[in-house]
Amino acid sequence: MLALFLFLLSREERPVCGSGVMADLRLSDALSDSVAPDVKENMVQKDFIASLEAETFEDKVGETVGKTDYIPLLDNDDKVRDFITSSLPASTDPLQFAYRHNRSTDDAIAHLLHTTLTHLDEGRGNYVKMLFVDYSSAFNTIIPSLLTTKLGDLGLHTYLCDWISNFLTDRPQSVRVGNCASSTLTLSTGAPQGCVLSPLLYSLYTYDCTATSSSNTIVKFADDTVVVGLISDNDERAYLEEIKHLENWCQENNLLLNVSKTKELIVDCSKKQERHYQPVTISGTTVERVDSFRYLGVHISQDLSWSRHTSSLAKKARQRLYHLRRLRDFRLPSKVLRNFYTCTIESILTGNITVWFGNSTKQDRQALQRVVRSAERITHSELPDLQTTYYKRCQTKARKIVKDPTHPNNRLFSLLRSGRRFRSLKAKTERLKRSFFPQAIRALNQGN
Ligand SMILES: *[C@@H]1O[C@H](CO)[C@@H](O)[C@H](O)[C@H]1NC(C)=O
Ligand SMILES: *[C@@H]1O[C@H](CO)[C@@H](O)[C@H](O)[C@H]1NC(C)=O
Ligand SMILES: *[C@@H]1O[C@H](CO)[C@@H](O)[C@H](O)[C@H]1NC(C)=O
Ligand SMILES: CC(=O)N[C@H]1CO[C@H](CO)[C@@H](O)[C@@H]1O
Repeated sequence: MLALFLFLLSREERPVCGSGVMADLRLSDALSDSVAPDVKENMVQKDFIASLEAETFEDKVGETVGKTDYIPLLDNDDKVRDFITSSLPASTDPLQFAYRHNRSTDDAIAHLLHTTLTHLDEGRGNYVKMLFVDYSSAFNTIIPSLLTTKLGDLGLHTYLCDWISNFLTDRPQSVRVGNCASSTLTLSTGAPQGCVLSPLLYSLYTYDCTATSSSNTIVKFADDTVVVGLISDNDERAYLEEIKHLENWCQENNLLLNVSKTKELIVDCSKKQERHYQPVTISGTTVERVDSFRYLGVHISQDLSWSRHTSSLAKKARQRLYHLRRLRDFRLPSKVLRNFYTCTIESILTGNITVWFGNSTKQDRQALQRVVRSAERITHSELPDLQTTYYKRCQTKARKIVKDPTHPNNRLFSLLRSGRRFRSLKAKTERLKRSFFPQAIRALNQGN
């Protein structure tokens, strides 16, 4: 706003409407909406329209926008969101990891991996199928009456249910480009795009989408959903039935699966058997099988190795070293450089580090550590090494889970009779031993 204002001032050859106008404008006025005299308004509009005309523009109602384009529509619905979250019973859908205190994407990934690794550890012939489900414009198809029934079942007060129902129905919408507005369309389905309440409402709408068989698990983070099938004796029936069930559930709830974006990943470590996997079909279309899938920002490979993930991290981090060098060339103080490193480079190298670092190879760790070393040379200061960060994060994460009895993995941390050390988890395979939960227990026991 201020930038636009200064831009307009600097562009003006002469005051259009007498010299008094300019002198009367103060900064505080410029930052509030009420001031700009009509003449300025026209100028703004003219520039605005010119810039819009230069862009390609799609003005369809309900057009999906990129997640970065979201703008909160209600100023105070953060409060509504927190209120709803605090009114819910703590046990609601423990495998929905979004919108909970002290839970984040790494909890969802760690749970997914632990379920998988434990099953692979239990029997040589076992394998795991993961279906990464993609919903088409999920928020747009929520049916408010179904939602409010479910919210009522979850114990939310009738007033709140009515308020939400009212918020979601009869919303008149139109699209404006410059000073042209489309005719109005009244919508009564879906939650508005860009409203901070929508993802929460969506996750509550799907709370009853859970696995029906004990050999399957459905892990959710907002609308990122994975169906995990633990297969023994080559019997995939329960998994395939689970997918049929999910398909029906979607139909009943007016959600549409995008089959072409839904992918299947098979984790099978037994090399001896030549296996024939059952293909998955959803509404007549066969789901594509992939050998790696990026789930919640982490590349999960079919052999559960992390080279692919770490090399993408190293590449991204190295690109950002360039900016760090530029800042050093401008002779910024070392402290500022360090801050820049922490926020833009370290955050990449250590994102969700608890889930992948433990079983990464020595070469991959060294490649990442080289980025840290380059940054140390640029900033002329010592920076935390990744091994230490990993160890500390495991401890912190583990302490949070221990304190959180509703966490789905809380029961993995059980104290020994001495009351000071935790029981270590049984693991035959190296890959399970090196995964998050066994490592976290070791880190806690060492820290105590
Ligand atoms: C989240 O964790 C912090 C620190 O471990 C704890 O004080 C807080 O009570 C936790 N919040 C919830 C809702 O469990
Ligand atoms: C599914 O995803 C593809 C690829 O992004 C897209 O072209 C297609 O329109 C989507 N289908 C539906 C039904 O949303
Ligand atoms: C995990 O990765 C996601 C996506 O890249 C990121 O938003 C999140 O902050 C990360 N979480 C942690 C604990 O590093
Ligand atoms: C370093 C390390 O332990 N890597 C292991 C990670 O997991 C894969 C299998 O999932 C093993 O083959 C690697 O040896």
